[in-house]
Amino acid sequence: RPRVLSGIQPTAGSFHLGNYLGAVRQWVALQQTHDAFYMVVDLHAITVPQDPKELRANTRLAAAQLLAAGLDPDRCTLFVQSHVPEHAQLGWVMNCLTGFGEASRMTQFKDKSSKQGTDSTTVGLFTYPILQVADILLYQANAVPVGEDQRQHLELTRDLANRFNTRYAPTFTVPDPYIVKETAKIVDLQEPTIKMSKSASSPKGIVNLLDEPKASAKKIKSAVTDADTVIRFDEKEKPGVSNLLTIYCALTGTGITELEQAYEGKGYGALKTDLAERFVEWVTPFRERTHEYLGDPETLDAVLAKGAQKARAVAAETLAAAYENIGLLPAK
Ligand code: AQP
Repeated sequence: RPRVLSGIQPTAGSFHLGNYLGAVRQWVALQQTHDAFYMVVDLHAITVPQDPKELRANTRLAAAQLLAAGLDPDRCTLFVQSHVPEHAQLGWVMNCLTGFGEASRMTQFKDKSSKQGTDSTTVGLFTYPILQVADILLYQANAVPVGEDQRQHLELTRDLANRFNTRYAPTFTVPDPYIVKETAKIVDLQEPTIKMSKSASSPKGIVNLLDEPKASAKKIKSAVTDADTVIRFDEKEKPGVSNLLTIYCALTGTGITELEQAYEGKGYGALKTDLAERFVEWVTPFRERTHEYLGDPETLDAVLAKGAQKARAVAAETLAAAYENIGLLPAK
């Protein structure tokens, strides 16, 4: 079976709708057809300051949400990044293979650091895409299911895999991005030209899955649309309405054309009210399941321990090959 790998940060506590529709939903589907490795990337989270207690709690919370979303530990390997030390080890090797200019061209870093200023931006945030390269290459992943915002980092991964393989010896599988076009960029409800994001969205623009469903329903109902009244999918002219249609379609399985027909002659209010209802129907059991998993931390930790063990077996083998091919002297 081809292999997939992906990760999600435990930073904000709750996942948002963009994380779920852009990435996690695909993870759930791919565990049926692929040898799937999924992780909570806590080492990425510490590129910005974290409260230690909160970070620990959020790491478990992220794992609980992934299980609640439908990951099945018998069908995939679910683990915490820092439980597999090979990530940091191969990360260093990849740092030594990356050009400074090359790393400087990562647009996500440029965006984030320009907002924070250089003094409060860490070197970790600068090199985080390179750690991500190591995350992926360690598992010889064929495909990486992510949102559109990760495309450039996937290109870097491919470049570094090829560079290593050519400079030393064939060692790494060169992975392909797995980006589902329809849901690759869920946009902010208030500013439908930017992606829904925990760092850039205002509270009214972001739908957090663990918030009170009623509060999220309210946000959906007050989503920014346009001055027109026609419900039509057109990302350029009608980004707000198109986003609502995309979310509706993803949560219910109804096709976009079908939705356009169903809402012909009806106003935006009808679409928003119905979508808010569908969302509440979907998110209520998701929240309940998350709290159930959280209520049993022993079982949760056991799932993560088993996952780390399976992940380490693969990661250790790849790291050993990489060390060998670079010429590091093996320890006796
Ligand atoms: N708006 C989005 N639409 C589609 N996919 C998205 N992803 C994130 N936002 C959207 C995808 O979610 C996965 C997990 O992302 P992450 O753990 O890296 O979280 P993130 O990118 O830090 O999430 P944010 O909200 O986008 O955080 P900031 O604001 O810090 O950048 C990834 O596959 C990502 O593509």
